[in-house]
Amino acid sequence: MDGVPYLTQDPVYPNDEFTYEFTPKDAGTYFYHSHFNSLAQLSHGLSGMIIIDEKIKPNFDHDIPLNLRDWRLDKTGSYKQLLVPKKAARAGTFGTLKTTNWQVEPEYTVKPNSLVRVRLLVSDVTRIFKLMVNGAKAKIIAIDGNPIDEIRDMQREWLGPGMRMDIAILMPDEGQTVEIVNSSTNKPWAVVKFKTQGTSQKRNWRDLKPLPKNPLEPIDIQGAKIKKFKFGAGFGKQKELGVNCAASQYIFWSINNISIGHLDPLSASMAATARLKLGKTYIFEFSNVTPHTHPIHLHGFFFRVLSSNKRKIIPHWADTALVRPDEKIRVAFKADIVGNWLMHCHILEHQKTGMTGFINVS
Ligand SMILES: [Cu+2]
Repeated sequence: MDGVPYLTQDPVYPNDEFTYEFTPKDAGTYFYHSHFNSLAQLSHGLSGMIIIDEKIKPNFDHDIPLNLRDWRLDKTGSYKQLLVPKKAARAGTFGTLKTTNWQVEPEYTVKPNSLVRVRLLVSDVTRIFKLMVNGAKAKIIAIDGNPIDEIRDMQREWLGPGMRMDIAILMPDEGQTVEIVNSSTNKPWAVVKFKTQGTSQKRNWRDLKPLPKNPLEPIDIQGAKIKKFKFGAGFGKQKELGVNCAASQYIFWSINNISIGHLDPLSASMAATARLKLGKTYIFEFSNVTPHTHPIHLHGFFFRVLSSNKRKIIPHWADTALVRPDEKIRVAFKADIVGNWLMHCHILEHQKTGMTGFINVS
């Protein structure tokens, strides 16, 4: 059900309907959005968060989802041109109005000395955040919905489009303010403020228990086949833009030297980037040969992020890997579901201008 128009299902046309029926296997914080004409549809707001509760409610005093995104508006409140070619060929076209939960600089009241679960989602189409907590200590408890093996202190954490992070914050005494700050640009700003007010909850870090594990099987990479993917530049124009496509005509990016910005059921874009055998375990090596960071997202699977040639990675489950310039990241997963699964940069202008592919499991 990780659907993509033409690849796995038809688009849902106006006045048409489609029922998604599925049983959530894994508790956690998730992102849903349209995958059709996605730059425009997500930029206009067709996206949100899905929270799947644990069977036994964890012991937090507050559970606060934060959906971070910009809106690209002019002074009258109308949408500006969403894709500026010169920018799409670089980090992407940024929005002008920064919001959290559809509000500008929201402020929430929390109880003093409470233990708060904050669910961070970057649903923006472009911006990569670098988040830190000021005024209190915070710990990371889950990444992309999945509890991490060992809870650790939150530092300054990169979070790109599509990525999620659950953190726990131990709030201070009454009358204090705690901020989550984005410091990815030279003008940092608070994406949210928490004010402490009311009865002290008298919590301490010993009250923070690991979340129950999701039913993901450990990965055995012994004998796993390595598949290499090069995320690079591309040039030219897209051909055969279908009438329903609304993709950009530009090409700026590629995967393994092939540029696909949209899937056209009648074109060569329907050739799989890689073919996998059902039941086998694979290591994907994501290699970024561009000067920009790309959040690479794979549909249908959680992969185990194993290692990087540039930085220390603590292995963890994820469905999106942030791959920095000149970085090679290795991820592993078992190809245990038949199908065509999209793999793309989650900066939507990059996706729409060439950094799209899919893997076939059969
Ligand atoms: Cu990208």
